[in-house]
Amino acid sequence: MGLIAAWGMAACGDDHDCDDGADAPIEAADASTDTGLWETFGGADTDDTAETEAGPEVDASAEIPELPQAVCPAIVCDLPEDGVIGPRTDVHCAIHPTDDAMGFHWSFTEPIGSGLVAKPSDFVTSIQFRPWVTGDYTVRVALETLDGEMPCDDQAVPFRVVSDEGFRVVLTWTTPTDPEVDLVGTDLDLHLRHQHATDWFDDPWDAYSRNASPNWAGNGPMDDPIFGLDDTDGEGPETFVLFTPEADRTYRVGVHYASARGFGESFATVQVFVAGALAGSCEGIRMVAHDLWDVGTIAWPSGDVVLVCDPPAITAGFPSPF
Ligand SMILES: [Ca+2]
Ligand SMILES: [Ca+2]
Ligand SMILES: [Ca+2]
Ligand SMILES: [Ca+2]
Repeated sequence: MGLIAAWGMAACGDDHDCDDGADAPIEAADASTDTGLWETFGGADTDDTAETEAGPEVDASAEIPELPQAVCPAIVCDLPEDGVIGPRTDVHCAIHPTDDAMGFHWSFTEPIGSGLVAKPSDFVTSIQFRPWVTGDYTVRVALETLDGEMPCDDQAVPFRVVSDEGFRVVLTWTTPTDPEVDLVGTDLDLHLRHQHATDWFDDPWDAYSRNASPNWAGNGPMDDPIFGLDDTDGEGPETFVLFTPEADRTYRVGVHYASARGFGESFATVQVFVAGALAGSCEGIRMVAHDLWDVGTIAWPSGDVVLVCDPPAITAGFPSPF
């Protein structure tokens, strides 16, 4: 495993004084080999816009204290040279802050349905996470300095997770009366039924948040549905991935509106990806509490996806075991 780094001298734009010359550019490991990765992933250019000439002289008698210089620390992630890893591989990223750093605002871009990690604290300089959904990711950090500016907000390290992902089902939703993304919201549940299931909530053949890790087919986990997180406070995503579906099976997708928590109707979107490519979707399907939406089927090994969007096949007041 090598190291891939992004470094941010280029992030010190015209609005920021980066040229005091006292701070040497941060060394990036294997810098000469990174260009291809950045090009591959459309990442930022790493042109040497850093200036190294001495800055203006400082008047020692001035009463206004000199503000710290903004220097962007490198993000260094434990990734292979080509930035490509398999699913469920631990990734560790760190920065080495300068004295003027007060906060580190970490963020991610990630494939649909990944729901990678909770946002890291603004005070940690290293993070570890385990991406599990196939696709392109980027880790970013924005530096907050003593003067409150964040001149390094284009720090980014891209990488790609590849796998033989059979299919992925992703549920997201909106609730008009609850626009706030916080810890209070509606609870919809994604369901993925094996062909053996006789009905929804048929444990173990209907996988959902309360039956999230059933052992289907063979003993190993690759033919089982892998669940992300049960989102109980609005928006989603809730995701099932089945890496190696069984042959000659038809899987069925459903959505249950488990709890409205007083917020009323929600609008559900389901997307199905086969081998990483979008194969079908239904968007903005209106649901009220205790509705069960029979979304459609995924046949294997054909990968044929048949979803019922208009009109959606919804059963009101569906009895659930809880
Ligand atoms: Ca909310
Ligand atoms: Ca849920
Ligand atoms: Ca299994
Ligand atoms: Ca949520």
